[in-house]
Amino acid sequence: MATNVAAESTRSRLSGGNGGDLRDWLRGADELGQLQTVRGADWDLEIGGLTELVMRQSKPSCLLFDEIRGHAKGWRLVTNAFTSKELAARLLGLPDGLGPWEMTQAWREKTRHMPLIPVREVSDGPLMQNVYRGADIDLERFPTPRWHEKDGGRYLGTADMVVTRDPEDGQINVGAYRMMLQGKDKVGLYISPGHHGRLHRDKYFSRGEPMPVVAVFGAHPLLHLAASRGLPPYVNEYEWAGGVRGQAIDVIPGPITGLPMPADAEIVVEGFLHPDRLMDEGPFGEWTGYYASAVRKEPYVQVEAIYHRDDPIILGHCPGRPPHQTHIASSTILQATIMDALEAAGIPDVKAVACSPTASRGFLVVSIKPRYSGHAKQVGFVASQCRGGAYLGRYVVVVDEDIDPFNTDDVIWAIWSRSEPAESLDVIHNAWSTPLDPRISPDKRAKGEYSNSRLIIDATRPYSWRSQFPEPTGASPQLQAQLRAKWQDLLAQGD
Ligand SMILES: Cc1cc2nc3c(=O)[nH]c(=O)nc-3n(C[C@H](O)[C@H](O)[C@H](O)COP(=O)(O)O)c2cc1C
Ligand SMILES: [Mn+2]
Repeated sequence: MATNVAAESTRSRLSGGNGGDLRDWLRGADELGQLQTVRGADWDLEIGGLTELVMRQSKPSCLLFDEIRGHAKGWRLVTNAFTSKELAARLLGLPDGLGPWEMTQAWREKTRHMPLIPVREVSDGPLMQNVYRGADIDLERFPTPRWHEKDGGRYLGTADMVVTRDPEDGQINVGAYRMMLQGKDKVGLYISPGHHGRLHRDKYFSRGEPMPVVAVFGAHPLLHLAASRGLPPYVNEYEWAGGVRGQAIDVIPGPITGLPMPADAEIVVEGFLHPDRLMDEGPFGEWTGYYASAVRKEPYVQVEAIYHRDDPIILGHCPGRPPHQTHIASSTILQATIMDALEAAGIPDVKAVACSPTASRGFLVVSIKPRYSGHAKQVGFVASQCRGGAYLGRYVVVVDEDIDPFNTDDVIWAIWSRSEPAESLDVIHNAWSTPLDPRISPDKRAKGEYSNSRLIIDATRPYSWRSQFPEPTGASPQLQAQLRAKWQDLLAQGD
């Protein structure tokens, strides 16, 4: 074991912003002056509330909670781990100071030919410093927050990773799915229909078999990011994270399930989801800004082993009313994924894709240089239905290239002035949604029917008479440049 730990720490020192483990990441945040340690907070509502308030500040810090009420000193939890612009860029391995679309393009460039790097299996690592089985299993020792006032329990799994294997083809999947404490050896697992872990679960359960699960409650944020970004079903998220990092992720095969566990993770559990064992799960204050999925019976993980490092650190996320802690990094990837899909669908002259900070895919704006009749419609339909855009989407707006899709005022101006409700709208029915969607009616919920509709708004100038469309006003870039050069003092006052 000593050799592996030593090797691990050498690797950590050598690797850059998104290399190493969670502790290296926190050291990096501290070096940037963006880590605050908070002592003495209550797991009940204070951690969640403080995380939310700090997240809304203009320079949000990463918060490391220690000496959490009723829990051992040194057993910590971190939130806002990559909320700031600098940390988001560092996590993606991109330079600082880029605007949202430049960052998206830089990400696409970086990942265009990025190889997936297979994991490196190791037999030991810091994760194995503490091992508990049988009667010694006690999840309640970890300082798990009740994040929001109306949550149905304490959620240990928020910025987590859940590892499962497809029983048919053996493909490994890692997804971020919420996990509510249900007792010393039980932790709920909520996976929305269509997510890969859910497809695996359905396959095991249809055979009447339990599903083996590994859940990770504290790893480098890159691994959680990989688990939450909607990668295609054939992509093993560990291999993708290895690709982003440029170095294989070290994993230890779980002694009980054989599923890969990050060797330098903070806390990992192994266990099984049984088809006939269900408990109440939820409600939970979700990223939609609502407690939308109420209380439902869901399977839970019957925990058979716990592994954790000395003085473990939970990586936490407090979802809630958007925007979110993870917004910059996650929307960069989402925008890139949707742009890739539009290109893969063979659509020319797409200029930018913007996910709203407050609605994510729920309000997508795509700017294009229209080239032919039907171009805007093609963009709207594909953006609304590709993997990046489909899940709980609702509105897609297509605008001309002179409109900045990241500027809400510009977008509203385009919708109001260039679209005509009687002509420019299309609705798609029965599209992919989730129990988290606040607008699914009680009737549909009762039937387990989690679909919604989409509005495609073509806010480009109508193609057939675009040359007759009135010219927009506003000082031209040339005039602005002349004025700025001549009237420097006057104009500098307002900047
Ligand atoms: C912080 C966070 C929490 C999430 N919680 C859940 C959840 O509880 N259930 C779920 O199905 N998806 C959840 N997601 C979304 C999934 O992680 C995401 O769709 C991911 O792509 C799923 O992986 P998969 O595509 O391999 O299934 C969450 C995402 C984030 C960022
Ligand atoms: Mn997946």
